Amino acid sequence: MTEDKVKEILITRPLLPDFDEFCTELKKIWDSRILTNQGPNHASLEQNLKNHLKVDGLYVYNNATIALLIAIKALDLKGEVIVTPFTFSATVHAIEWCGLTPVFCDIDPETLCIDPSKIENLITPNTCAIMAVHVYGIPCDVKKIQAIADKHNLKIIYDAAHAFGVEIDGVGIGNFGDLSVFSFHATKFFNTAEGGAITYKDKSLKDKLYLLRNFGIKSEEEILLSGINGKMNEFQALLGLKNLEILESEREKRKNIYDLYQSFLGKIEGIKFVISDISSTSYQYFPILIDKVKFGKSRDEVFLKLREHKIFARKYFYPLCSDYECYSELASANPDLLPIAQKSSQEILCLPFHGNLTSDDVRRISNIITS
Ligand code: T4K
Repeated sequence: MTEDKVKEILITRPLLPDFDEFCTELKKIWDSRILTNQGPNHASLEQNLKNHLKVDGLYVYNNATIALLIAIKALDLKGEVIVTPFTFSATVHAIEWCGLTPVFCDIDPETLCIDPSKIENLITPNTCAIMAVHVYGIPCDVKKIQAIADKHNLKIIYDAAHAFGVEIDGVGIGNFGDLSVFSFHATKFFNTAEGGAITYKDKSLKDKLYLLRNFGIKSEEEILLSGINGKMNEFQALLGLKNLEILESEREKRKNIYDLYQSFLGKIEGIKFVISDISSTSYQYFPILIDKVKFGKSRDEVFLKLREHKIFARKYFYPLCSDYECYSELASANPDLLPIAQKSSQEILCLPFHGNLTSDDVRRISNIITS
Protein backbone atom coordinates (compact mmCIF):
# COMPACT_ATOMS: atom_id res chain seq x y z
CA MET A 1 0.00 0.00 0.00
CA THR A 2 1.30 3.51 -0.73
CA GLU A 3 1.47 5.85 2.24
CA ASP A 4 -1.63 7.91 1.25
CA LYS A 5 -3.66 4.73 0.80
CA VAL A 6 -2.92 3.45 4.30
CA LYS A 7 -6.17 2.96 6.17
CA GLU A 8 -6.72 5.36 9.05
CA ILE A 9 -7.60 3.62 12.28
CA LEU A 10 -9.30 5.74 14.91
CA ILE A 11 -9.55 5.06 18.63
CA THR A 12 -13.27 4.56 18.33
CA ARG A 13 -16.23 4.75 15.97
CA PRO A 14 -19.78 5.29 17.14
CA LEU A 15 -22.23 2.44 17.13
CA LEU A 16 -25.08 3.23 14.70
CA PRO A 17 -28.30 1.37 13.90
CA ASP A 18 -29.36 0.37 10.40
CA PHE A 19 -30.00 3.61 8.51
CA ASP A 20 -33.28 2.60 6.86
CA GLU A 21 -34.68 1.24 10.09
CA PHE A 22 -33.73 4.45 11.82
CA CYS A 23 -35.42 6.52 9.10
CA THR A 24 -38.67 4.62 9.54
CA GLU A 25 -38.72 5.63 13.19
CA LEU A 26 -37.54 9.13 12.36
CA LYS A 27 -40.64 9.63 10.23
CA LYS A 28 -42.74 9.28 13.37
CA ILE A 29 -40.89 12.19 14.96
CA TRP A 30 -41.45 14.21 11.76
CA ASP A 31 -45.15 13.45 11.79
CA SER A 32 -45.61 14.22 15.46
CA ARG A 33 -43.46 17.38 15.41
CA ILE A 34 -42.52 16.70 19.00
CA LEU A 35 -38.79 17.36 18.89
CA THR A 36 -37.84 17.88 22.51
CA ASN A 37 -38.98 18.75 26.05
CA GLN A 38 -39.22 15.24 27.42
CA GLY A 39 -41.19 13.65 24.62
CA PRO A 40 -42.17 10.00 24.04
CA ASN A 41 -38.74 8.70 22.91
CA HIS A 42 -37.14 10.42 25.86
CA ALA A 43 -39.57 8.69 28.24
CA SER A 44 -39.13 5.35 26.52
CA LEU A 45 -35.33 5.61 26.64
CA GLU A 46 -35.44 6.29 30.37
CA GLN A 47 -37.57 3.22 30.96
CA ASN A 48 -35.30 1.03 28.82
CA LEU A 49 -32.16 2.31 30.48
CA LYS A 50 -33.50 1.54 33.94
CA ASN A 51 -33.73 -2.09 32.87
CA HIS A 52 -30.35 -2.15 31.16
CA LEU A 53 -28.54 -0.54 34.05
CA LYS A 54 -30.55 -2.38 36.71
CA VAL A 55 -31.51 0.77 38.59
CA ASP A 56 -34.81 2.09 39.93
CA GLY A 57 -34.08 5.80 39.53
CA LEU A 58 -32.72 7.33 36.34
CA TYR A 59 -33.04 10.51 34.31
CA VAL A 60 -31.41 11.23 30.97
CA TYR A 61 -29.67 14.54 30.16
CA ASN A 62 -28.16 16.23 27.13
CA ASN A 63 -24.61 15.24 28.08
CA ALA A 64 -22.68 13.93 31.07
CA THR A 65 -21.00 17.26 31.82
CA ILE A 66 -24.36 18.97 32.39
CA ALA A 67 -25.43 15.88 34.33
CA LEU A 68 -22.37 16.23 36.60
CA LEU A 69 -23.28 19.88 37.28
CA ILE A 70 -26.85 18.86 38.03
CA ALA A 71 -25.67 16.06 40.32
CA ILE A 72 -23.56 18.51 42.34
CA LYS A 73 -26.46 20.99 42.52
CA ALA A 74 -28.92 18.29 43.53
CA LEU A 75 -26.76 17.31 46.50
CA ASP A 76 -26.33 20.98 47.41
CA LEU A 77 -22.58 20.58 47.82
CA LYS A 78 -20.37 23.34 49.20
CA GLY A 79 -16.65 23.36 49.93
CA GLU A 80 -14.07 20.79 48.87
CA VAL A 81 -14.54 17.68 46.74
CA ILE A 82 -11.96 14.91 46.75
CA VAL A 83 -11.40 13.79 43.18
CA THR A 84 -9.05 11.76 41.01
CA PRO A 85 -6.75 13.72 38.70
CA PHE A 86 -6.66 10.74 36.28
CA THR A 87 -9.84 11.56 34.39
CA PHE A 88 -11.28 13.59 31.54
CA SER A 89 -11.39 17.35 32.14
CA ALA A 90 -15.19 17.34 32.57
CA THR A 91 -15.03 15.64 35.98
CA VAL A 92 -12.94 18.35 37.59
CA HIS A 93 -14.36 21.25 35.59
CA ALA A 94 -17.83 20.37 36.87
CA ILE A 95 -16.60 20.73 40.45
CA GLU A 96 -15.03 24.09 39.66
CA TRP A 97 -18.04 25.36 37.70
CA CYS A 98 -20.19 24.79 40.78
CA GLY A 99 -17.89 27.00 42.86
CA LEU A 100 -16.35 24.07 44.74
CA THR A 101 -12.66 23.30 45.21
CA PRO A 102 -11.22 20.10 43.78
CA VAL A 103 -8.80 18.27 46.06
CA PHE A 104 -6.75 15.76 44.11
CA CYS A 105 -6.20 12.28 45.46
CA ASP A 106 -3.76 9.72 44.04
CA ILE A 107 -4.95 6.57 42.28
CA ASP A 108 -4.62 2.85 42.78
CA PRO A 109 -1.83 1.35 40.62
CA GLU A 110 -3.99 -1.63 39.56
CA THR A 111 -7.39 -0.11 38.81
CA LEU A 112 -6.20 3.46 38.09
CA CYS A 113 -9.30 4.60 40.02
CA ILE A 114 -9.08 6.80 43.13
CA ASP A 115 -7.10 5.08 45.90
CA PRO A 116 -9.40 4.82 48.96
CA SER A 117 -6.42 4.46 51.30
CA LYS A 118 -5.33 7.99 50.38
CA ILE A 119 -8.71 9.70 50.76
CA GLU A 120 -8.94 10.14 54.54
CA ASN A 121 -5.74 12.18 54.79
CA LEU A 122 -7.28 14.74 52.46
CA ILE A 123 -10.48 15.26 54.46
CA THR A 124 -10.83 18.67 56.16
CA PRO A 125 -13.81 20.34 57.86
CA ASN A 126 -14.65 21.76 54.40
CA THR A 127 -14.84 18.44 52.60
CA CYS A 128 -18.35 17.73 51.38
CA ALA A 129 -17.97 14.91 48.87
CA ILE A 130 -15.91 12.38 47.00
CA MET A 131 -16.09 12.36 43.20
CA ALA A 132 -14.72 9.05 42.00
CA VAL A 133 -14.44 7.85 38.41
CA HIS A 134 -14.89 4.25 37.26
CA VAL A 135 -12.10 4.87 34.79
CA TYR A 136 -12.34 2.78 31.56
CA GLY A 137 -15.36 1.14 33.22
CA ILE A 138 -13.20 -0.48 35.90
CA PRO A 139 -15.23 -0.24 39.10
CA CYS A 140 -13.84 1.81 41.97
CA ASP A 141 -13.54 0.15 45.36
CA VAL A 142 -17.10 1.12 46.18
CA LYS A 143 -17.17 -0.58 49.59
CA LYS A 144 -14.16 1.23 50.97
CA ILE A 145 -15.26 4.56 49.52
CA GLN A 146 -18.73 4.14 51.06
CA ALA A 147 -17.20 3.31 54.47
CA ILE A 148 -15.12 6.51 54.37
CA ALA A 149 -18.11 8.58 53.28
CA ASP A 150 -20.27 7.14 56.06
CA LYS A 151 -17.61 7.77 58.69
CA HIS A 152 -17.10 11.40 57.67
CA ASN A 153 -20.62 12.19 56.52
CA LEU A 154 -19.64 12.85 52.91
CA LYS A 155 -21.62 12.49 49.70
CA ILE A 156 -20.36 10.34 46.84
CA ILE A 157 -20.82 11.09 43.16
CA TYR A 158 -19.55 8.43 40.80
CA ASP A 159 -18.51 9.64 37.40
CA ALA A 160 -19.64 6.54 35.54
CA ALA A 161 -19.12 8.12 32.10
CA HIS A 162 -17.21 5.00 31.00
CA ALA A 163 -19.14 2.44 32.99
CA PHE A 164 -22.30 1.67 31.01
CA GLY A 165 -23.59 -1.79 31.90
CA VAL A 166 -20.92 -2.57 34.50
CA GLU A 167 -22.08 -4.64 37.46
CA ILE A 168 -20.56 -5.60 40.79
CA ASP A 169 -21.79 -9.04 41.86
CA GLY A 170 -24.88 -8.61 39.70
CA VAL A 171 -25.69 -5.14 41.05
CA GLY A 172 -25.78 -2.34 38.46
CA ILE A 173 -22.92 0.10 38.98
CA GLY A 174 -25.41 2.98 39.14
CA ASN A 175 -26.64 1.75 42.51
CA PHE A 176 -23.50 2.77 44.39
CA GLY A 177 -22.82 6.10 46.06
CA ASP A 178 -25.40 8.88 46.15
CA LEU A 179 -25.52 9.58 42.43
CA SER A 180 -23.84 8.15 39.33
CA VAL A 181 -23.39 9.99 36.07
CA PHE A 182 -23.15 8.18 32.73
CA SER A 183 -22.07 9.58 29.36
CA PHE A 184 -23.69 8.65 26.07
CA HIS A 185 -21.31 10.70 23.93
CA ALA A 186 -20.59 9.44 20.41
CA THR A 187 -17.30 7.98 21.65
CA LYS A 188 -19.00 5.87 24.30
CA PHE A 189 -19.91 2.19 24.10
CA PHE A 190 -23.58 3.16 24.24
CA ASN A 191 -24.21 6.48 22.52
CA THR A 192 -26.97 8.95 21.76
CA ALA A 193 -24.52 11.23 19.85
CA GLU A 194 -24.48 13.50 22.91
CA GLY A 195 -26.19 12.48 26.09
CA GLY A 196 -25.93 11.26 29.63
CA ALA A 197 -27.86 10.02 32.62
CA ILE A 198 -27.95 10.27 36.38
CA THR A 199 -28.95 7.29 38.46
CA TYR A 200 -30.14 7.71 42.04
CA LYS A 201 -31.45 5.60 44.91
CA ASP A 202 -32.66 8.27 47.33
CA LYS A 203 -36.19 9.09 46.21
CA SER A 204 -36.01 12.48 47.92
CA LEU A 205 -33.65 13.55 45.09
CA LYS A 206 -36.10 12.55 42.37
CA ASP A 207 -37.96 15.86 42.01
CA LYS A 208 -34.80 17.93 42.22
CA LEU A 209 -33.00 15.94 39.53
CA TYR A 210 -36.06 16.30 37.33
CA LEU A 211 -36.58 20.01 37.92
CA LEU A 212 -32.92 20.95 37.55
CA ARG A 213 -33.01 19.48 34.02
CA ASN A 214 -35.76 21.82 32.81
CA PHE A 215 -35.07 25.29 34.26
CA GLY A 216 -36.72 24.32 37.55
CA ILE A 217 -40.13 24.46 35.87
CA LYS A 218 -42.88 22.60 37.69
CA SER A 219 -45.73 24.11 35.72
CA GLU A 220 -46.31 27.12 33.48
CA GLU A 221 -46.48 29.42 36.46
CA GLU A 222 -44.32 27.62 38.99
CA ILE A 223 -40.51 27.78 38.72
CA LEU A 224 -39.17 26.09 41.83
CA LEU A 225 -35.39 25.99 41.36
CA SER A 226 -32.59 27.66 39.43
CA GLY A 227 -32.40 24.85 36.92
CA ILE A 228 -30.71 24.64 33.56
CA ASN A 229 -31.47 23.18 30.14
CA GLY A 230 -30.32 19.58 30.50
CA LYS A 231 -32.89 17.91 28.25
CA MET A 232 -32.10 15.31 25.63
CA ASN A 233 -33.96 15.80 22.34
CA GLU A 234 -36.16 13.22 20.58
CA PHE A 235 -33.65 12.44 17.80
CA GLN A 236 -30.97 11.55 20.29
CA ALA A 237 -33.36 9.54 22.42
CA LEU A 238 -34.44 7.60 19.33
CA LEU A 239 -30.82 6.90 18.44
CA GLY A 240 -30.35 5.60 21.96
CA LEU A 241 -33.37 3.32 21.70
CA LYS A 242 -32.15 1.86 18.41
CA ASN A 243 -28.58 1.48 19.66
CA LEU A 244 -29.76 -0.42 22.71
CA GLU A 245 -31.08 -3.08 20.34
CA ILE A 246 -27.64 -3.74 18.85
CA LEU A 247 -25.52 -3.33 21.93
CA GLU A 248 -25.01 -7.03 22.55
CA SER A 249 -23.52 -7.68 19.12
CA GLU A 250 -21.14 -4.73 19.58
CA ARG A 251 -20.12 -6.16 22.96
CA GLU A 252 -19.40 -9.50 21.33
CA LYS A 253 -17.26 -7.87 18.63
CA ARG A 254 -15.28 -5.93 21.20
CA LYS A 255 -14.74 -9.09 23.21
CA ASN A 256 -13.15 -10.65 20.12
CA ILE A 257 -10.95 -7.60 19.56
CA TYR A 258 -9.83 -7.75 23.18
CA ASP A 259 -8.96 -11.44 22.80
CA LEU A 260 -6.97 -10.67 19.67
CA TYR A 261 -5.01 -7.94 21.41
CA GLN A 262 -4.38 -10.40 24.20
CA SER A 263 -2.98 -12.98 21.80
CA PHE A 264 -0.70 -10.43 20.10
CA LEU A 265 0.35 -8.23 23.02
CA GLY A 266 -0.55 -10.19 26.15
CA LYS A 267 2.88 -11.57 26.81
CA ILE A 268 5.09 -8.68 25.76
CA GLU A 269 7.55 -7.58 28.44
CA GLY A 270 6.83 -3.99 29.49
CA ILE A 271 3.24 -3.88 28.21
CA LYS A 272 0.61 -4.19 30.90
CA PHE A 273 -3.09 -4.59 30.17
CA VAL A 274 -4.95 -2.26 32.53
CA ILE A 275 -8.05 -4.39 32.03
CA SER A 276 -7.29 -7.99 32.87
CA ASP A 277 -10.90 -9.16 32.53
CA ILE A 278 -12.86 -7.25 29.89
CA SER A 279 -16.15 -8.85 30.90
CA SER A 280 -16.03 -7.08 34.28
CA THR A 281 -15.90 -3.67 32.55
CA SER A 282 -17.95 -1.77 29.97
CA TYR A 283 -16.02 -2.69 26.79
CA GLN A 284 -15.34 1.02 26.50
CA TYR A 285 -11.57 1.37 26.09
CA PHE A 286 -8.49 -0.78 25.62
CA PRO A 287 -5.80 0.85 27.78
CA ILE A 288 -2.24 -0.42 28.14
CA LEU A 289 0.64 0.84 30.27
CA ILE A 290 4.04 0.96 28.60
CA ASP A 291 7.01 0.65 30.92
CA LYS A 292 9.84 2.36 29.04
CA VAL A 293 12.61 0.48 30.83
CA LYS A 294 11.15 -2.99 30.35
CA PHE A 295 9.66 -2.40 26.89
CA GLY A 296 12.59 -0.40 25.51
CA LYS A 297 10.42 2.40 24.09
CA SER A 298 8.38 5.06 25.83
CA ARG A 299 4.62 5.52 25.52
CA ASP A 300 5.24 8.65 23.47
CA GLU A 301 7.53 6.81 21.06
CA VAL A 302 4.89 4.14 20.53
CA PHE A 303 2.15 6.78 20.18
CA LEU A 304 4.13 8.64 17.49
CA LYS A 305 5.09 5.47 15.64
CA LEU A 306 1.41 4.50 15.45
CA ARG A 307 0.54 8.00 14.17
CA GLU A 308 3.12 7.63 11.40
CA HIS A 309 1.05 4.66 10.30
CA LYS A 310 -2.22 6.61 10.65
CA ILE A 311 -3.25 4.74 13.76
CA PHE A 312 -4.79 7.16 16.21
CA ALA A 313 -4.31 5.79 19.68
CA ARG A 314 -5.04 8.29 22.48
CA LYS A 315 -3.33 9.23 25.73
CA TYR A 316 -6.43 9.09 27.93
CA PHE A 317 -5.55 10.58 30.48
CA TYR A 318 -2.52 12.71 29.85
CA PRO A 319 -2.03 15.39 31.04
CA LEU A 320 -3.47 14.87 34.50
CA CYS A 321 -6.19 17.34 35.46
CA SER A 322 -3.96 18.43 38.36
CA ASP A 323 -1.37 19.59 35.81
CA TYR A 324 -3.76 21.85 33.89
CA GLU A 325 -2.86 25.51 34.32
CA CYS A 326 -6.24 26.20 35.95
CA TYR A 327 -5.62 23.67 38.76
CA SER A 328 -1.86 23.31 39.09
CA GLU A 329 -1.60 25.98 41.81
CA LEU A 330 -3.80 23.98 44.18
CA ALA A 331 -1.83 22.46 47.06
CA SER A 332 -3.22 19.01 46.28
CA ALA A 333 -2.01 19.28 42.66
CA ASN A 334 1.63 18.94 43.74
CA PRO A 335 3.00 16.12 41.53
CA ASP A 336 4.93 14.67 44.49
CA LEU A 337 1.59 13.90 46.16
CA LEU A 338 0.27 12.05 43.11
CA PRO A 339 3.08 9.64 42.16
CA ILE A 340 0.92 6.82 40.81
CA ALA A 341 -1.26 9.16 38.77
CA GLN A 342 1.84 10.89 37.40
CA LYS A 343 3.47 7.62 36.41
CA SER A 344 0.27 6.21 34.90
CA SER A 345 -0.38 9.30 32.81
CA GLN A 346 3.15 8.99 31.37
CA GLU A 347 2.68 5.32 30.52
CA ILE A 348 -0.95 5.10 29.44
CA LEU A 349 -2.06 4.50 25.90
CA CYS A 350 -5.57 3.63 24.76
CA LEU A 351 -5.43 1.57 21.58
CA PRO A 352 -8.17 1.59 18.93
CA PHE A 353 -11.11 -0.40 20.25
CA HIS A 354 -14.46 -0.71 18.51
CA GLY A 355 -16.56 -3.25 16.68
CA ASN A 356 -15.59 -2.08 13.18
CA LEU A 357 -11.94 -3.07 13.63
CA THR A 358 -10.95 -6.15 11.66
CA SER A 359 -8.57 -8.80 12.89
CA ASP A 360 -6.09 -7.49 10.31
CA ASP A 361 -6.35 -4.04 11.87
CA VAL A 362 -5.57 -5.45 15.31
CA ARG A 363 -2.69 -7.47 13.91
CA ARG A 364 -1.32 -4.40 12.14
CA ILE A 365 -1.54 -2.24 15.28
CA SER A 366 0.09 -4.95 17.39
CA ASN A 367 2.86 -5.55 14.84
CA ILE A 368 3.77 -1.87 14.74
CA ILE A 369 3.98 -1.84 18.53
CA THR A 370 6.11 -4.94 18.79
CA SER A 371 8.32 -4.44 15.74
N1 T4K B 1 -16.37 12.10 32.65
C1 T4K B 1 -15.49 11.33 32.01
C2 T4K B 1 -14.65 10.40 32.80
C3 T4K B 1 -15.39 11.38 30.61
O1 T4K B 1 -14.49 10.61 29.96
C4 T4K B 1 -16.22 12.26 29.90
C5 T4K B 1 -16.13 12.36 28.46
C6 T4K B 1 -17.14 13.05 30.62
C7 T4K B 1 -17.19 12.94 32.01
C8 T4K B 1 -18.06 14.00 29.94
O2 T4K B 1 -18.97 13.34 29.10
P1 T4K B 1 -19.80 14.17 27.97
O3 T4K B 1 -20.15 15.50 28.53
O4 T4K B 1 -18.91 14.24 26.77
O5 T4K B 1 -21.01 13.30 27.75
C9 T4K B 1 -13.85 12.50 23.96
C10 T4K B 1 -15.30 12.79 24.22
O6 T4K B 1 -15.72 14.01 23.64
C11 T4K B 1 -15.66 12.80 25.66
O7 T4K B 1 -17.06 12.56 25.72
C12 T4K B 1 -14.96 11.70 26.42
N2 T4K B 1 -15.24 11.73 27.83
C13 T4K B 1 -13.47 11.81 26.21
C14 T4K B 1 -12.69 10.77 26.96
O8 T4K B 1 -13.21 11.65 24.83
P2 T4K B 1 -12.05 13.71 22.58
O9 T4K B 1 -11.70 15.17 22.51
O10 T4K B 1 -10.96 12.75 22.80
O11 T4K B 1 -12.91 13.26 21.30
P3 T4K B 1 -12.55 13.28 19.76
O12 T4K B 1 -13.47 14.22 19.07
O13 T4K B 1 -11.09 13.47 19.58
O14 T4K B 1 -12.99 11.82 19.31
C15 T4K B 1 -12.16 10.69 19.50
C16 T4K B 1 -12.26 9.81 18.28
O15 T4K B 1 -13.57 9.29 18.15
C17 T4K B 1 -11.96 10.51 16.97
O16 T4K B 1 -10.67 10.17 16.58
C18 T4K B 1 -12.93 9.93 15.98
C19 T4K B 1 -13.98 9.25 16.80
N3 T4K B 1 -15.28 9.92 16.65
C20 T4K B 1 -15.57 10.98 17.45
C21 T4K B 1 -16.77 11.61 17.33
C22 T4K B 1 -17.11 12.79 18.22
C23 T4K B 1 -16.15 9.48 15.70
O17 T4K B 1 -15.84 8.54 14.95
N4 T4K B 1 -17.35 10.11 15.59
C24 T4K B 1 -17.70 11.16 16.36
O18 T4K B 1 -18.82 11.70 16.22
O19 T4K B 1 -13.10 13.63 23.75
